[in-house]
Amino acid sequence: MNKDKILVIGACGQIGTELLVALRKRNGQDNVIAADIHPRGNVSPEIAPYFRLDVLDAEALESLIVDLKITQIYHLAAVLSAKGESNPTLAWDLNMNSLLSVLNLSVKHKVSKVFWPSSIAVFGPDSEKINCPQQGVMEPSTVYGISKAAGEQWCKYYFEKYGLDVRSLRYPGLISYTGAPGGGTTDYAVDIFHHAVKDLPYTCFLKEDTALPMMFMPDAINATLQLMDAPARNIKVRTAYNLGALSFTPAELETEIKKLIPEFSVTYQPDFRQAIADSWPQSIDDSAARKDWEWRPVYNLKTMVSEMLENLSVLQA
Ligand code: AKB
Repeated sequence: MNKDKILVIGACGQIGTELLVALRKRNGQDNVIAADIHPRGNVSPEIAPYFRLDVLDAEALESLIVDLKITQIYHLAAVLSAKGESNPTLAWDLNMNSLLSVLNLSVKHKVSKVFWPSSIAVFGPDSEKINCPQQGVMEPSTVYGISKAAGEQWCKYYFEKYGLDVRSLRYPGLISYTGAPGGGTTDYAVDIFHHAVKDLPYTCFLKEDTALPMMFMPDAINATLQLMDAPARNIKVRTAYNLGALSFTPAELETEIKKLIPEFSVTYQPDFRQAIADSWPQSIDDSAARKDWEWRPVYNLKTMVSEMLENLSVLQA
Protein backbone atom coordinates (compact mmCIF):
# COMPACT_ATOMS: atom_id res chain seq x y z
CA MET A 1 0.00 0.00 0.00
CA ASN A 2 1.22 3.51 -0.86
CA LYS A 3 1.76 5.31 2.46
CA ASP A 4 2.81 8.65 1.02
CA LYS A 5 1.48 11.80 2.69
CA ILE A 6 1.71 14.57 0.14
CA LEU A 7 1.71 18.31 0.88
CA VAL A 8 0.70 20.63 -1.99
CA ILE A 9 1.78 24.21 -1.24
CA GLY A 10 -0.02 26.76 -3.43
CA ALA A 11 -2.94 24.35 -3.80
CA CYS A 12 -5.43 27.09 -4.81
CA GLY A 13 -3.30 28.36 -7.70
CA GLN A 14 -3.55 27.55 -11.40
CA ILE A 15 -1.44 24.36 -11.27
CA GLY A 16 -2.37 23.42 -7.70
CA THR A 17 -6.11 23.33 -8.39
CA GLU A 18 -5.73 20.57 -10.98
CA LEU A 19 -2.72 18.80 -9.52
CA LEU A 20 -4.56 18.36 -6.23
CA VAL A 21 -7.45 16.58 -7.99
CA ALA A 22 -5.07 14.31 -9.93
CA LEU A 23 -2.99 13.43 -6.87
CA ARG A 24 -6.07 12.72 -4.76
CA LYS A 25 -7.46 10.39 -7.44
CA ARG A 26 -4.31 8.29 -7.16
CA ASN A 27 -3.43 8.63 -3.48
CA GLY A 28 -6.74 9.22 -1.73
CA GLN A 29 -8.27 12.51 -0.55
CA ASP A 30 -6.84 12.38 2.99
CA ASN A 31 -3.31 11.56 1.86
CA VAL A 32 -2.97 14.76 -0.17
CA ILE A 33 -2.98 17.86 2.02
CA ALA A 34 -3.77 21.23 0.46
CA ALA A 35 -2.03 24.36 1.78
CA ASP A 36 -2.30 27.95 0.61
CA ILE A 37 -2.22 31.51 1.92
CA HIS A 38 -6.01 31.99 1.76
CA PRO A 39 -7.98 31.91 5.03
CA ARG A 40 -9.89 28.66 5.44
CA GLY A 41 -13.26 30.44 5.11
CA ASN A 42 -12.33 31.70 1.62
CA VAL A 43 -11.73 28.28 0.07
CA SER A 44 -14.27 25.65 -0.94
CA PRO A 45 -14.92 23.08 1.83
CA GLU A 46 -14.31 20.38 -0.80
CA ILE A 47 -10.62 21.23 -0.78
CA ALA A 48 -10.23 19.70 2.74
CA PRO A 49 -7.90 18.58 4.21
CA TYR A 50 -6.75 22.20 3.88
CA PHE A 51 -4.35 24.26 5.99
CA ARG A 52 -3.77 27.97 5.73
CA LEU A 53 -0.02 28.45 5.24
CA ASP A 54 2.18 31.46 4.57
CA VAL A 55 5.03 29.56 2.97
CA LEU A 56 7.53 32.12 4.29
CA ASP A 57 6.59 31.07 7.82
CA ALA A 58 9.15 28.29 8.17
CA GLU A 59 7.96 27.35 11.66
CA ALA A 60 4.38 26.81 10.44
CA LEU A 61 5.65 24.81 7.46
CA GLU A 62 7.81 22.65 9.75
CA SER A 63 4.84 21.96 12.04
CA LEU A 64 2.78 20.79 9.06
CA ILE A 65 5.56 18.51 7.82
CA VAL A 66 6.12 16.99 11.26
CA ASP A 67 2.51 16.80 12.50
CA LEU A 68 1.13 15.35 9.26
CA LYS A 69 4.16 13.07 8.65
CA ILE A 70 4.64 14.48 5.15
CA THR A 71 6.71 12.32 2.78
CA GLN A 72 6.36 14.32 -0.47
CA ILE A 73 6.05 18.05 -1.15
CA TYR A 74 4.84 19.87 -4.27
CA HIS A 75 5.85 23.49 -3.74
CA LEU A 76 3.92 25.57 -6.30
CA ALA A 77 3.61 28.98 -4.62
CA ALA A 78 5.33 31.73 -6.63
CA VAL A 79 5.11 35.31 -7.88
CA LEU A 80 5.01 35.08 -11.71
CA SER A 81 6.80 37.15 -14.36
CA ALA A 82 4.60 40.22 -14.86
CA LYS A 83 3.67 40.67 -11.19
CA GLY A 84 7.30 40.12 -10.24
CA GLU A 85 8.37 43.15 -12.27
CA SER A 86 6.10 45.44 -10.26
CA ASN A 87 7.55 44.18 -6.97
CA PRO A 88 10.97 42.57 -7.57
CA THR A 89 11.88 42.34 -3.88
CA LEU A 90 8.68 40.52 -3.01
CA ALA A 91 9.12 38.17 -5.99
CA TRP A 92 12.70 37.33 -5.00
CA ASP A 93 11.82 36.94 -1.32
CA LEU A 94 8.83 34.67 -1.90
CA ASN A 95 10.25 32.61 -4.76
CA MET A 96 13.69 32.08 -3.23
CA ASN A 97 13.18 31.92 0.50
CA SER A 98 10.17 29.62 0.28
CA LEU A 99 12.17 27.20 -1.88
CA LEU A 100 15.14 27.26 0.49
CA SER A 101 12.86 26.63 3.42
CA VAL A 102 11.17 23.67 1.65
CA LEU A 103 14.57 22.22 0.69
CA ASN A 104 16.04 22.63 4.19
CA LEU A 105 13.01 21.18 5.96
CA SER A 106 12.81 18.31 3.48
CA VAL A 107 16.39 17.31 4.28
CA LYS A 108 15.84 17.77 8.01
CA HIS A 109 12.67 15.66 8.10
CA LYS A 110 13.68 13.13 5.44
CA VAL A 111 10.94 14.05 2.94
CA SER A 112 11.47 11.50 0.18
CA LYS A 113 10.54 13.59 -2.91
CA VAL A 114 10.05 17.26 -3.70
CA PHE A 115 8.60 18.89 -6.82
CA TRP A 116 9.24 22.55 -7.61
CA PRO A 117 8.25 24.23 -10.88
CA SER A 118 10.71 26.15 -12.99
CA SER A 119 9.75 28.02 -16.17
CA ILE A 120 10.77 29.01 -19.69
CA ALA A 121 11.47 32.35 -17.96
CA VAL A 122 14.96 31.02 -17.11
CA PHE A 123 15.79 31.89 -20.73
CA GLY A 124 16.51 35.43 -21.87
CA PRO A 125 17.05 37.63 -24.93
CA ASP A 126 20.29 35.82 -25.90
CA SER A 127 18.84 32.31 -25.65
CA GLU A 128 17.94 30.45 -28.83
CA LYS A 129 14.45 31.40 -30.00
CA ILE A 130 13.49 28.24 -31.86
CA ASN A 131 13.75 24.83 -30.20
CA CYS A 132 15.58 26.40 -27.29
CA PRO A 133 17.96 23.71 -25.97
CA GLN A 134 18.02 22.21 -22.49
CA GLN A 135 21.43 23.75 -21.83
CA GLY A 136 22.45 26.97 -23.46
CA VAL A 137 22.43 30.66 -22.73
CA MET A 138 20.35 31.35 -19.63
CA GLU A 139 20.46 35.04 -18.84
CA PRO A 140 16.90 35.91 -17.81
CA SER A 141 15.74 39.51 -17.88
CA THR A 142 12.95 39.28 -15.27
CA VAL A 143 13.27 38.86 -11.52
CA TYR A 144 10.95 35.84 -11.84
CA GLY A 145 13.33 34.28 -14.38
CA ILE A 146 16.34 35.06 -12.19
CA SER A 147 14.62 33.41 -9.22
CA LYS A 148 13.77 30.32 -11.29
CA ALA A 149 17.31 30.06 -12.71
CA ALA A 150 18.80 30.35 -9.20
CA GLY A 151 16.20 27.96 -7.79
CA GLU A 152 17.16 25.31 -10.35
CA GLN A 153 20.75 25.49 -9.14
CA TRP A 154 19.61 25.18 -5.52
CA CYS A 155 17.63 22.05 -6.42
CA LYS A 156 20.70 20.52 -8.05
CA TYR A 157 22.83 21.53 -5.05
CA TYR A 158 20.48 19.87 -2.56
CA PHE A 159 20.38 16.73 -4.70
CA GLU A 160 24.16 16.53 -4.98
CA LYS A 161 25.03 17.63 -1.45
CA TYR A 162 22.23 16.00 0.58
CA GLY A 163 20.78 13.39 -1.79
CA LEU A 164 17.37 15.13 -1.70
CA ASP A 165 15.25 13.78 -4.55
CA VAL A 166 14.01 17.13 -5.86
CA ARG A 167 12.66 17.26 -9.42
CA SER A 168 11.62 20.14 -11.64
CA LEU A 169 10.11 21.14 -14.99
CA ARG A 170 10.43 24.34 -17.00
CA TYR A 171 6.75 24.91 -17.66
CA PRO A 172 5.74 26.94 -20.69
CA GLY A 173 2.62 29.15 -20.51
CA LEU A 174 -0.15 26.98 -19.02
CA ILE A 175 -3.71 27.09 -20.28
CA SER A 176 -6.55 25.86 -18.08
CA TYR A 177 -10.26 26.38 -17.49
CA THR A 178 -10.32 25.71 -13.73
CA GLY A 179 -7.70 27.62 -11.72
CA ALA A 180 -7.05 31.16 -12.94
CA PRO A 181 -3.48 32.24 -13.66
CA GLY A 182 -2.24 35.30 -11.82
CA GLY A 183 0.40 37.78 -12.87
CA GLY A 184 2.01 35.93 -15.79
CA THR A 185 2.99 37.10 -19.28
CA THR A 186 1.28 34.13 -20.91
CA ASP A 187 -2.04 34.84 -19.10
CA TYR A 188 -3.52 36.31 -22.30
CA ALA A 189 -3.91 32.75 -23.61
CA VAL A 190 -6.35 32.03 -20.77
CA ASP A 191 -8.11 35.42 -20.53
CA ILE A 192 -8.93 35.32 -24.24
CA PHE A 193 -11.12 32.22 -23.73
CA HIS A 194 -13.06 33.80 -20.86
CA HIS A 195 -13.93 36.73 -23.14
CA ALA A 196 -14.79 34.48 -26.10
CA VAL A 197 -17.34 32.38 -24.17
CA LYS A 198 -18.97 35.52 -22.76
CA ASP A 199 -19.28 37.04 -26.29
CA LEU A 200 -17.01 39.89 -25.23
CA PRO A 201 -14.28 41.44 -27.39
CA TYR A 202 -10.74 40.91 -26.10
CA THR A 203 -7.86 43.38 -25.90
CA CYS A 204 -4.61 41.43 -26.02
CA PHE A 205 -1.57 42.84 -24.18
CA LEU A 206 0.89 41.16 -26.57
CA LYS A 207 1.44 41.83 -30.29
CA GLU A 208 -0.42 39.50 -32.62
CA ASP A 209 2.76 37.83 -33.96
CA THR A 210 4.37 37.01 -30.59
CA ALA A 211 4.98 33.25 -30.62
CA LEU A 212 5.46 31.63 -27.20
CA PRO A 213 5.70 28.05 -25.90
CA MET A 214 2.39 26.96 -24.35
CA MET A 215 0.75 23.84 -22.93
CA PHE A 216 -2.76 22.69 -22.04
CA MET A 217 -3.04 21.90 -18.32
CA PRO A 218 -3.89 18.17 -18.69
CA ASP A 219 -0.54 17.71 -20.46
CA ALA A 220 1.24 19.69 -17.72
CA ILE A 221 -0.35 17.55 -14.99
CA ASN A 222 0.60 14.34 -16.82
CA ALA A 223 4.16 15.58 -17.27
CA THR A 224 4.41 16.40 -13.56
CA LEU A 225 3.09 13.00 -12.45
CA GLN A 226 5.23 11.18 -15.01
CA LEU A 227 8.36 13.00 -13.84
CA MET A 228 7.58 12.26 -10.18
CA ASP A 229 6.80 8.58 -10.91
CA ALA A 230 9.98 7.98 -12.92
CA PRO A 231 12.68 5.91 -11.21
CA ALA A 232 15.34 8.20 -9.71
CA ARG A 233 18.00 6.66 -11.95
CA ASN A 234 16.15 8.00 -15.02
CA ILE A 235 16.26 11.59 -13.78
CA LYS A 236 19.45 12.77 -15.42
CA VAL A 237 18.63 16.51 -15.23
CA ARG A 238 18.69 17.77 -11.65
CA THR A 239 18.15 21.42 -12.49
CA ALA A 240 14.83 21.34 -14.43
CA TYR A 241 13.67 19.66 -17.64
CA ASN A 242 12.66 21.65 -20.72
CA LEU A 243 9.03 20.80 -21.50
CA GLY A 244 7.42 21.56 -24.85
CA ALA A 245 4.00 21.08 -26.39
CA LEU A 246 2.51 23.99 -28.36
CA SER A 247 3.89 27.17 -29.87
CA PHE A 248 1.49 29.78 -31.22
CA THR A 249 0.93 33.52 -31.59
CA PRO A 250 -2.10 35.46 -30.31
CA ALA A 251 -3.25 35.80 -33.94
CA GLU A 252 -3.10 32.03 -34.47
CA LEU A 253 -5.07 31.49 -31.26
CA GLU A 254 -7.63 34.10 -32.34
CA THR A 255 -8.05 32.32 -35.70
CA GLU A 256 -8.60 28.95 -34.03
CA ILE A 257 -11.17 30.38 -31.59
CA LYS A 258 -12.99 32.12 -34.48
CA LYS A 259 -13.45 28.75 -36.20
CA LEU A 260 -15.85 27.95 -33.34
CA ILE A 261 -17.02 31.48 -32.43
CA PRO A 262 -16.89 33.46 -35.73
CA GLU A 263 -18.15 36.75 -34.23
CA PHE A 264 -15.30 36.90 -31.65
CA SER A 265 -13.01 39.91 -32.04
CA VAL A 266 -9.55 40.76 -30.70
CA THR A 267 -7.60 44.01 -30.72
CA TYR A 268 -3.92 44.32 -29.89
CA GLN A 269 -2.52 46.83 -27.39
CA PRO A 270 0.90 45.65 -26.24
CA ASP A 271 2.05 46.82 -22.80
CA PHE A 272 5.15 46.20 -20.62
CA ARG A 273 4.58 42.43 -20.89
CA GLN A 274 5.60 42.56 -24.58
CA ALA A 275 9.26 43.06 -23.59
CA ILE A 276 9.08 40.02 -21.29
CA ALA A 277 7.51 37.87 -24.03
CA ASP A 278 10.12 39.09 -26.53
CA SER A 279 12.89 37.91 -24.20
CA TRP A 280 11.59 34.31 -24.13
CA PRO A 281 12.03 31.52 -26.68
CA GLN A 282 9.26 30.76 -29.17
CA SER A 283 9.59 27.00 -28.93
CA ILE A 284 11.38 24.49 -26.73
CA ASP A 285 13.56 21.45 -27.35
CA ASP A 286 12.34 18.89 -24.82
CA SER A 287 14.25 15.89 -26.14
CA ALA A 288 15.87 15.20 -22.73
CA ALA A 289 12.42 14.77 -21.10
CA ARG A 290 11.29 12.60 -24.02
CA LYS A 291 14.36 10.39 -23.68
CA ASP A 292 14.69 10.16 -19.88
CA TRP A 293 11.06 9.60 -18.84
CA GLU A 294 9.15 9.27 -22.10
CA TRP A 295 7.39 12.62 -22.07
CA ARG A 296 4.87 13.08 -24.94
CA PRO A 297 2.22 15.82 -25.08
CA VAL A 298 -1.26 14.86 -26.23
CA TYR A 299 -2.95 18.17 -27.14
CA ASN A 300 -2.47 20.32 -30.24
CA LEU A 301 -3.81 23.84 -30.78
CA LYS A 302 -7.10 22.64 -32.26
CA THR A 303 -7.92 20.07 -29.55
CA MET A 304 -6.85 22.44 -26.76
CA VAL A 305 -9.08 25.27 -28.10
CA SER A 306 -12.14 23.06 -28.51
CA GLU A 307 -11.77 21.61 -24.97
CA MET A 308 -11.23 25.05 -23.46
CA LEU A 309 -14.34 26.50 -25.11
CA GLU A 310 -16.48 23.47 -24.36
CA ASN A 311 -15.55 23.33 -20.67
CA LEU A 312 -15.73 27.08 -20.06
CA SER A 313 -19.17 27.21 -21.68
CA VAL A 314 -20.38 24.45 -19.34
CA LEU A 315 -18.88 26.19 -16.29
CA GLN A 316 -20.55 29.46 -17.36
CA ALA A 317 -24.00 27.98 -17.90
C1 AKB B 1 4.43 33.54 -16.75
O1 AKB B 1 3.92 33.98 -17.80
O2 AKB B 1 5.05 34.24 -15.94
C2 AKB B 1 4.33 32.06 -16.48
C3 AKB B 1 5.53 31.32 -16.96
C4 AKB B 1 5.80 31.19 -18.40
O3 AKB B 1 6.26 30.82 -16.15
N1 AKB B 1 3.15 31.53 -17.09
